[in-house]
Amino acid sequence: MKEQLSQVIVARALEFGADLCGIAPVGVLRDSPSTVINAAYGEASRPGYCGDPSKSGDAKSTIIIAVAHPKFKPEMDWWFGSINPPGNQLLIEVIIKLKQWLTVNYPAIKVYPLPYHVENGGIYLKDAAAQAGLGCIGKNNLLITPHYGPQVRLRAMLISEELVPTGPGSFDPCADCAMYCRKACPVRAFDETIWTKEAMQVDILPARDGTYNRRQCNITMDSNSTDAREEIVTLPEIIFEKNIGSENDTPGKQAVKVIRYCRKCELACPVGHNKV
Ligand code: B12
Repeated sequence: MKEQLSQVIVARALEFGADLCGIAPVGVLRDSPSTVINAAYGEASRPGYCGDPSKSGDAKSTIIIAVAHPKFKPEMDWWFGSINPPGNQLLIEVIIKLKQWLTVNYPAIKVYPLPYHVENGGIYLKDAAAQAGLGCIGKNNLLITPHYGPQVRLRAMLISEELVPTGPGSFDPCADCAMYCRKACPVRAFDETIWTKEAMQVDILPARDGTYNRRQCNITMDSNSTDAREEIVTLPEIIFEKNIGSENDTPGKQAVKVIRYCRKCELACPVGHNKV
């Protein structure tokens, strides 16, 4: 029955527009590698790691969804002024539909959609996805999925039902790879091993062996944002159908700041079928 429910939920999420969906127990995320390492960055989220424990303290399972951001649809990843990237809008929409469907069909189950940012009560989405069997964490420090490679974006919700997990899996395309991802980084964020197992007291490190300079990477992301210029764009309809939370934006041709965050380590990865 529980196994069946897991499968039914996954099938619904795909029907609502997700490209992948999986389920992981909440317990494995409490002390997940990212939680431990992030505490060391000094940027730990609130102790209730998955939102206010008084509101989601009875959560038992994480439903994690992925939407493909294929190379040939780069706009899925772009910010148009204050408008959420289309890919993120789609993720939010799938989560809303899944919540509505669960609430109607399984009223005894409590459902907790999660915000994106960990400091706002979100979870570490890559850890959840790896635990749910959607893929593995690669040498570019991203979730690599068999079908889409790393070209996916994630979102999650918690539910109070204990469901049969869909992972973890054994997929590992990075073992003998020439690491095109690391070589592609414009600011050489993968040149130096920053983290060690001994210093961190954890077995699982960022980018597998601790060779990822988050600060350096972040500098690039900041400059992607500050260097972004206003462009006249015809905002695609998808943005207005699915946009959540920016009521002041109107469709049609207009000048907006288009932010294209760096994805070089992601797009250099040879895994996946880019024609989705
Ligand atoms: C903060 C953040 C950033 C920061 C810091 C990134 C960082 N890795 O520290 C900055 C702004 C630099 C950034 C950059 C990018 N980000 Co970012 N980011 C986030 C955010 C909000 C939290 C990530 C975080 O703080 N992790 C904690 C740190 C401590 O861990 P970590 O360095 O990631 O390493 C951990 C994992 O790799 C994990 N791990 C490694 N192996 C294994 C094995 C198993 C079994 C498990 C369970 C875990 C595990 O353990 C490591 C710690 O030991 C997430 C969304 C979310 N809520 O999760 C998106 C997220 C991770 N980012 C994402 C993306 C796509 C990017 C960029 C490509 C930019 C872009 N165009 O969007 C770059 C790529 C950077 C990179 N190569 O890692 C995607 C990743 C999708 C994917 N396929 O994996 C996410 C999930 C957001 C989303 N919309 O889906 N990001």
